[in-house]
Amino acid sequence: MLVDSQTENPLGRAIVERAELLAAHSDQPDALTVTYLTPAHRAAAAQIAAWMREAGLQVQVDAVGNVVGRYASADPEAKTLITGSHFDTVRNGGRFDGRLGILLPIVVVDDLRRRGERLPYHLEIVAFAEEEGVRFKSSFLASSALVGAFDMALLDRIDADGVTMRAAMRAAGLPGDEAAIAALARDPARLAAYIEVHIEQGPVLLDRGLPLGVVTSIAGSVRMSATVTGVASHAGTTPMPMRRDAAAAAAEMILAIERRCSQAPTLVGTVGMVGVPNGAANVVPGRCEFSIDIRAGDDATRDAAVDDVVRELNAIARRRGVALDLAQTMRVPCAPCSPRLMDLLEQCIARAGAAPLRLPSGAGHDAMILQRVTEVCMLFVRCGDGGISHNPRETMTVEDAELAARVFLDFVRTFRP
Ligand code: HGY
Ligand code: MN
Ligand code: MN
Repeated sequence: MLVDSQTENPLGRAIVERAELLAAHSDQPDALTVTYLTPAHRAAAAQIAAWMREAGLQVQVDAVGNVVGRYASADPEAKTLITGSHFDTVRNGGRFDGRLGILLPIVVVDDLRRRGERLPYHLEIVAFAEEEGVRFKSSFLASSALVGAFDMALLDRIDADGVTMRAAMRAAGLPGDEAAIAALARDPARLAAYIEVHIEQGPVLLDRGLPLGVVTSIAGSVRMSATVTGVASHAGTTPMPMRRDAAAAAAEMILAIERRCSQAPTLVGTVGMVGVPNGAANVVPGRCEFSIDIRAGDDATRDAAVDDVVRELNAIARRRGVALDLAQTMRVPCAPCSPRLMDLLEQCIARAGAAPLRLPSGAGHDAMILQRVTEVCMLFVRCGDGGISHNPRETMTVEDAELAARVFLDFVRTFRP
């Protein structure tokens, strides 16, 4: 039994305590980093499976490493409501991003089971094995398998150590073959909907003094990798006008991205990774690599910015006499949430005595992938410490976790396919 009903905020306490316990599994000793199929990832998966079993769920690990817990309906012909989120993290990440959306439903099912309550549909909790895309640059990998959109070419992609995804799967005891992965695609006709609980990862709820929010739409992003190629030369003997400095060119490009992506309210542009391979302090950089992530509340705004950025980066390259290679690594369209499910979530929040707020999500979530095959909704939970996320300072309160769990419980009791 996961929940000690004798304590105050029993559901919220059970959730936050387990988030702390799960954070003990990390690829790094001094930070929370859990990337796809590493030993820490497998240990986290095993821990989640154990908690699912303790809550009375039927558990299986699927061909891409998702941990799937099923709380079956009495009616074998019933449709399935899927809930869940991801348990992989960014490097040096927070302990609630993704994990809240796995632990909260597990705790709520434990509560339902203790009351002997069954639902008029099957409830599946999916702990998605990979969403952040850190190890293989393959965002939303795990949820894409559930909608039949897994890019099989990724199986041959290598990580920083030269290990292919297929080899990593087999080392983790997964089949690592196309047929087993293709078989994960859910039949949309058997799905009732998808609901994801997630921390807001921003300051809006905190600033408004509100604990919960209803997501209206999820921003879609375009990601690119940029490689600038100049000429490596001696730092002491190469006159400035004669240089083909790849890093200086990249720096001008990064500022151009920042300038263009500051021109619309929901538009954002981020260069999260920058590097000079084989660089040295006394060598003018001959090569510089960086990532580009551009997103907005609507595809048209985002795509206009992408086009302008590509045009301006190429103009900078020409003027500086360097080569620029841009490769798109991801394009995910904005995903609207279901009006019917947003209304239901709002009613549940109001019944819990909180004032519901509708807000867009600037962060991407597995819900945007499930939205391709079924109606989706998202319940946002207030993020403390200024709303910071993708940072070990990421935090939330037991009280907000309790309230979110009670709203989720009301939702699953009230929802009908
Ligand atoms: O990038 C995102 O928005 C998410 O954290 N994967
Ligand atoms: Mn994240
Ligand atoms: Mn997340």
